[in-house]
Amino acid sequence: MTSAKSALITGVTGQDGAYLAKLLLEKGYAVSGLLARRSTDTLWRLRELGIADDVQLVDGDVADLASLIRAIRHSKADEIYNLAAQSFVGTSWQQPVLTAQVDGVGVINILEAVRLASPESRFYQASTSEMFGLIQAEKQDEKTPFYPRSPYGVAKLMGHWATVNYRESFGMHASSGILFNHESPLRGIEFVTRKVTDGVARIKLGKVKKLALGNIDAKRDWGFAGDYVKAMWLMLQQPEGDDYVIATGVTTTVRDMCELAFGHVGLDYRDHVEVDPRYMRPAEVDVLLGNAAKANNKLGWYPETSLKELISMMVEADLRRVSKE
Ligand code: NAP
Ligand code: F7E
Repeated sequence: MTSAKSALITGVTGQDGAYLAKLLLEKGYAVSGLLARRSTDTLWRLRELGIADDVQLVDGDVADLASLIRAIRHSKADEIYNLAAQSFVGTSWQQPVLTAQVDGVGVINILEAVRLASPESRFYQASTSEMFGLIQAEKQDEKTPFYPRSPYGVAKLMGHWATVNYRESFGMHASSGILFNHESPLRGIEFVTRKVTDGVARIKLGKVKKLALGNIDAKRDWGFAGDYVKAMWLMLQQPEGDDYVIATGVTTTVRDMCELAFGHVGLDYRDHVEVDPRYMRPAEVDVLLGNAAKANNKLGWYPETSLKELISMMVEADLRRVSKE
């Protein structure tokens, strides 16, 4: 399908940003991406997907309102996807103020920038199942009350409600995707699935013997990032903005995810995984399990990749990477 539309993605150098940019380029969009200046190279994901030269990068930071206004004017975006965040829950206890500024106030900055510079643009906010935290229903959907358990969850809740409020106050086409955990070979190494698949590759190739983890009894509803970015796009194609839970409806312990990952290369996780209290969190989200019935019915969105397929894909990618080191 071709289209003459244009999109701006904040967080384009992250996991979801890279997959979303690829999807939109395939649909014929002109894609701009906000690039926060860093001293290190952050374009590796765009390179892995072969799209580094196809995304127009615009300097900016979600903590800097003026840079957002400039980026929105420059990109002339029909659709604006706000994926930028300090996204690691563990770090949010070490940097709660930064997390609030980027994940909470940053969302208000971009909503204001849209309101001032391009009020007709459609807006997507990357909300999260971490807002459910201490779960108030066995399966969480759009009506489940929130109870965040980390500074990350608290900050994201601000961004979520700001998005709802701008939709209700100003009639903006603003949608909030409440996405459950989603992973891929492009996942940051600090998140547990990628930490495990990288560890499996290193153990299999004889580089290390052990992998230290925290709470392996925690349960998550894990899907594939490539499937989840399709839901983001679908939300912005609807006549009105709205909120949607995106999840697989299957929850798995970290322990069982380890069994899948080690099992993929013929190893037993019990011979290699050690529990280290350093990776425990001050307050834990014990279990998450989403109900995506609204997205199934209204968007026609369904997950396409099982956890087993996802973990196998990630282990294979890490075996290739580690063997090249
Ligand atoms: P990620 O890989 O950590 O990517 C985060 C992106 O945000 C990176 O491009 C990062 O840039 C950028 N960023 C950080 N601070 C910024 C700032 N101050 N200004 C501009 N850009 C900034 O995260 P992800 O997994 O792709 O997740 C995308 C979004 O979805 C995030 O908002 C996350 O909180 C949310 N979310 C993720 C999941 C999940 O399971 N993956 C689930 C629910 C919601 P650098 O590369 O320069 O650091
Ligand atoms: O932890 C447990 C940990 O860091 C998952 C982000 O994308 O998804 C992500 O947040 C679970 C937790 O993801 C280790 O305690 C055990 O219970 O992979 P994670 P997360 O915290 O669920 C949500 C939806 C987001 O929005 C976030 O941006 O695994 N766990 N041992 C461990 N976790 C890590 N990282 N490392 C361990 O060694």
